[in-house]
Amino acid sequence: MLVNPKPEQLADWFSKSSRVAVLTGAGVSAESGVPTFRDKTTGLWAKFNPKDLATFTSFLSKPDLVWEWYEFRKKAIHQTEPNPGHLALVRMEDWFADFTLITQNIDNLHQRAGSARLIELHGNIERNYCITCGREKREVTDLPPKCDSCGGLVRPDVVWFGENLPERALQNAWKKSSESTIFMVIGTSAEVYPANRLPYEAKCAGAQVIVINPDENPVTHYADAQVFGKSGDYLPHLCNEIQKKLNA
Ligand code: BV8
Ligand code: ZN
Repeated sequence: MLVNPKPEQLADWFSKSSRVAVLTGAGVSAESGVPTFRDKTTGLWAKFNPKDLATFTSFLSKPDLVWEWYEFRKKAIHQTEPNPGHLALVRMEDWFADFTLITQNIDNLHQRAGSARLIELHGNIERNYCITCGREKREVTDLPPKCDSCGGLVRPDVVWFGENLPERALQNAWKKSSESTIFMVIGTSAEVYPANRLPYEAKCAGAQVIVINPDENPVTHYADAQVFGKSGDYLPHLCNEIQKKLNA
């Protein structure tokens, strides 16, 4: 495995690759100031217990508390901007015959950065829907919000623990992972199933797997390259080197 490859070294791999897939997690948004999940001190879970908040059962028993948590996170996210790591991934979109960005993040920062070839595995904090009739609700004013057409309880359009991921999104993510020739794993602890199976799917299908993370994670043990660094630092340099090779 290559440890801390220079951007030009990895750029060589990309110049020979046609199908690139990327899996991102909360670490990609860390440099925008959005707290990650498992960071011992600043992580979201450090203050809250996921079982208390990110499950449908908790939502039914404490809709106000769960809604306050999401509104608190949404307000914090609205104070942030996409960072150079998000923007670098937008630049890469048009350089390959096939490029797919698969995100676990619900913070909408990839979308605000301009990523279009995007699969949202865990939903999006900006969307909500009625648990009775499924109708989308745009404006959240009073908590918990009620459906405009049937009066049912409205929930955030995010995937909670114990819930299945959106069928089409997951199928598409499996397909793109198994077809990829390069699979990047950026800013994720790779602890959450089934997202954490995608890098292995890619590896088994013969892709070169690259991890970008200041820490190692379970994917490190079978990756072809590990960059111990921040995505917002490394990705812009990688992009510049890939562009040089593609323009050569
Ligand atoms: C499901 C939306 C079928 C909500 C989220 C026991 C064993 C194994 C699995 C399970 C188990 N019990 C239950 C399960 C399944 C469970 C699961 O995996 N649990 C885990 C905790 C063990 N999964 C599910 O329930 C999934 N559904 O499996 O359905 C099923 C059905 C019924 C019963 C069983 C199974 C649904 C999972 C989706 C949960 N929803 N989010 C919300 O956000 O409020 S998950 C949540 O965690 C986020 O989406 C987040 O993306 C995700 C993963 O976290 P990360 O993104 O990786 O963030 P983290 O903080 O962990 O790591 C950040 C990383 O970034 C770190 O490595 C750090 O070093 C790095 N970093 C920091 N700074 C930078 C950086 N990297 C780069 N640059 C930087 N600057
Ligand atoms: Zn309704």
